Amino acid sequence: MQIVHSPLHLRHDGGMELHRGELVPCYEQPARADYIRHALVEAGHALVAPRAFGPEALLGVHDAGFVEFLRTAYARWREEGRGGSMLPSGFPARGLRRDRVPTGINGAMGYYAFDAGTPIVEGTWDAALAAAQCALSAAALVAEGKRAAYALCRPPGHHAARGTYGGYCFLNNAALAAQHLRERGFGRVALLDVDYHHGNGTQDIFWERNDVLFVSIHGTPETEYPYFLGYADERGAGAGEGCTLNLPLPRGTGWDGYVAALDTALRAIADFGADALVVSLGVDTYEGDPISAFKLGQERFPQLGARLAALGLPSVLVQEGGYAVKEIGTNVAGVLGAFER
Ligand code: 7XA
Ligand code: ZN
Repeated sequence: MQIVHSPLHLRHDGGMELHRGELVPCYEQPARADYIRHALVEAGHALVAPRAFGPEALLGVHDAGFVEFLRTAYARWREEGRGGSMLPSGFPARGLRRDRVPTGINGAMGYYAFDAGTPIVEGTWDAALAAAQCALSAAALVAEGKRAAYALCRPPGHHAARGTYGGYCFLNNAALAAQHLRERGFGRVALLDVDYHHGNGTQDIFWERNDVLFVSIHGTPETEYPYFLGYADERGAGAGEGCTLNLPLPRGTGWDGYVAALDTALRAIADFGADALVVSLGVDTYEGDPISAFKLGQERFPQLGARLAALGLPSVLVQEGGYAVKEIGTNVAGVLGAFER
């Protein structure tokens, strides 16, 4: 399978994040992508560089003001004499105004962010744009006739909404891939999110659309990040009513519970009559993941890959989470190898 990847991911290295009340080293670290790349090259997959999609290619799924904020945020931070990494500490929660973007960088950061766990550093924009280009390029390969392609994206994307960032995500790589496929003649696209965390950003982007089915299997928001979206009663609105399917599962779910939800998801995608598939491929469902709580053993990832392939659809697989760094490469390679076979 062709692997689209850019070394520019190295430009994003957040340092510390606020996690469960403590400042800790970021779980989302550059080594993740290096382990994945190494395992995929070892397994014989071909690495290709992304194409040069410009920032305008982002506007099918993101607001222009948001993109401009991300592009210029660190320079504005610097203009205030600051360095290190940017973390927000105030947010427009209930009872506060959301109709004005503060002109100062601290307020603007809180306006566009939804957590304090997603640092912006000097190279974040370069890395996020490169990751988006990887996803768009993988979608372009599939639009040009390849059966499947994989975008080794870092930073990940599925928490990034039309106008907000968080959960280690800045630009929604999988949503960009789906939008690209729509614009290249695939009438109906299914986006299946198998990351441990609900893809709130992807759901937000396609909430009112009936040309993209969003299906997500994830840890229940009752206890799991991102906490405020991902319940089963969220089904889309307007034209998109019925085009969102959330399958939340409790902490501790193992393969039996997981595969039942996966079969429901795959049935929904077949019933939708999708012409193409995008997979938000997080492997933080692995039992050894340090911030997640499903119990999938390593042998389950090839089984996942085989089931995804059995849909028989042109497919773009996009990397999301996975923080068991030493095992992440094997887990991703397990999915891709079985998908190809
Ligand atoms: O899929 N999303 C992730 O893997 C990121 C989850 C972020 C957890 C928040 C940690 N403070
Ligand atoms: Zn995740």
